[in-house]
Amino acid sequence: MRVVASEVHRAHHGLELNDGQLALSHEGPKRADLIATALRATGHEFSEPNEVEEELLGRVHTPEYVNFLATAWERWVERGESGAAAMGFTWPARGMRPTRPHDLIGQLGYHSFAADCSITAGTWPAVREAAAIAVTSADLMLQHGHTTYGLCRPPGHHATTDQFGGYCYLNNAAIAAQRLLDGGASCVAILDVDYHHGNGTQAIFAERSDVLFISIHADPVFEFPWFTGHASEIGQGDGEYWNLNLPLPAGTTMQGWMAALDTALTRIADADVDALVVSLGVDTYEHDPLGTFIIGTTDFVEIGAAINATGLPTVVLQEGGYAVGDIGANVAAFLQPFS
Ligand code: OKP
Ligand code: ZN
Repeated sequence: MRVVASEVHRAHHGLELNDGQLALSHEGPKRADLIATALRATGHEFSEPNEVEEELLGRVHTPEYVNFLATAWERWVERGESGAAAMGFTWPARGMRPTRPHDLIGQLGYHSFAADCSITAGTWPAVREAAAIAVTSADLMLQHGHTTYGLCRPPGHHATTDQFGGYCYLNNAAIAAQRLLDGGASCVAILDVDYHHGNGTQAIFAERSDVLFISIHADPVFEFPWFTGHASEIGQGDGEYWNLNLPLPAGTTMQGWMAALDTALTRIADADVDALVVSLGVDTYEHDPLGTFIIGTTDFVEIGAAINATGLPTVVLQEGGYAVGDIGANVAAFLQPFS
């Protein structure tokens, strides 16, 4: 199968607030390097991404936000800050007004929602490259009609139109879906199987009926991102009923997870979409340090097979997965039925 990947991601390794300490993020370069190694060993066909136009990024995100991401690090250095990573620390919470401050420090809070995400010198080059991987994967799928895998890093599904968080900056899956629509699809489904709710993708398409968003994830009553992902979030306006959340309890096994997938695939079949984007997180894995679900490496073959059985032209994009020792095997297992 075609794989789009690049080494530019190595420039980015952010800090995250973890157990009261700022430490190197779980979301690090090893993840993508180990996935690439596993996929090369299983004979996938690799290509490099083409450059992405900022115009496309600015239609999924606000142009102001794209410009903020592109310039935040140089503004941080110009401001004379000496810390290793730029982070927000004041967010417009309940009772405050979400107006955009002039200063970088205020804008860092305005444009983010979680303290697990920071901007370093290499963040923007890596973030832009991950979006380029998503767009190139969509383009290859449109050209050849075959399922394509984009090894995006950093991931994207938590990024909203104008906020970073949850290790995500640009929403790679949303950008790929927009590209498929621009390329002739009239309706696209995004199926998010990451352990965490894809709050950013949901927010981007909440009011649209040309993108069906479905997420299977840990219930936000006990898990990040805490404030989105409930079953009652169904979309608004034109997008009403075009958003489906399937939250699951801690300790979910294959039985419960596959029942949710069945619901998701039935909804996708009913919607009669032209193409599918899969936000592939393998943090549902039984040994994932951030997850609680109990899904084994060989189970990912079964999951991939069920999704492949939709027969839809598909773009699979990498989201989470933090059990680095097994991440390559887990992604290879998921992709096996597609090749
Ligand atoms: C990103 B993706 C631990 C905080 C955990 C949130 C997890 C982000 C997951 N210090 N941070 O959906 O895999
Ligand atoms: Zn996740």
